[in-house]
Amino acid sequence: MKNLKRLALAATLMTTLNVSAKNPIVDNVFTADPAAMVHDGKVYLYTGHDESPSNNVFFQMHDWLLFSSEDMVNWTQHGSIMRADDFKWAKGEAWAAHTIERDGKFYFYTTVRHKDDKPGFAVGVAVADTPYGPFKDARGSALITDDMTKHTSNDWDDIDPAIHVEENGDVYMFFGNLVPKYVKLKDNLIELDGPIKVVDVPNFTEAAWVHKNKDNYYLSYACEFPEKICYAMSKSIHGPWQYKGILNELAGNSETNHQAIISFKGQDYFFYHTGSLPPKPGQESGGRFRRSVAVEALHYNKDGTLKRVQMTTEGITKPVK
Ligand code: FUB
Repeated sequence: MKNLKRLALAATLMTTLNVSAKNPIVDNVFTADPAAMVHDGKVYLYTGHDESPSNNVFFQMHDWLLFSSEDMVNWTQHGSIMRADDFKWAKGEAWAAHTIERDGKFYFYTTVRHKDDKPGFAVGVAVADTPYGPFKDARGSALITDDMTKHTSNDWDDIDPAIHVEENGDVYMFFGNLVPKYVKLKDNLIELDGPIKVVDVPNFTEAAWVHKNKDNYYLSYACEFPEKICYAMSKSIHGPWQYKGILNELAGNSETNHQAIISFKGQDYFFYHTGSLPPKPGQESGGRFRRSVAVEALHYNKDGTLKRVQMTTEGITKPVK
């Protein structure tokens, strides 16, 4: 039944948009928590899927969606690629996720709510042979559960996994809410390889994302609440991290502001979400629980620091070749 529902949803969403560039990227479905991956000449944009009927009703997020583009202007919708309850140990809540490729397999790290035997939010990992899925639970159990970290009393402090692969192949997962944390993964990518460590950066809320440019590491994250995106720089994945300030201001009509950063065909891009979709007949507008992913160009200063993102209505207008 679940598979039938997923096929029906995929069929509905499977269209090449050929839209002229604009923000948000799609307006026929609510998308949130972007995580972009560059693979084989394409950008794969994995998002959450906001289905709350109203901005007065908390997040309703059951599955994750996939979009792809070869030029950052024209996007293909691939529909739903996994549901939170595909993890048999999870109750639901398909919150932020991140996909990476390793040796021809695609690893999908996700936030979900664990069943009551290990209450609280947890991190799961699924694996597939293609970027489109089907993604299957890689372990049969959570990679991180709430009882494994004790830094805060909230039960959603182990959310928003973001993976960074070092040039020597070592893999680290950053995650957390209020207290940023990171941990090395084993070569099999589905087990921890050492202790969970705390990262020292100011005003951290959630949505950690690590990328590298030349010899600089960048840790961007949602800061304060309502959220801006702040960032810090380091010469090592282990820090120390030097705080550099705000990268993106409050996003329109949304208290959250969850970013992903990629380099593609020589250009750099910053994905985020806003609550800015206008209402459709009989429906509420976008907002705090009805968000939409947008994208902008990202620029570096000569000294390696990042220029503040300029949020636009137009988005990316020039196809990249
Ligand atoms: O989408 C649910 C949660 O809201 C994410 O996990 C956070 O990063 C925030 O965007």
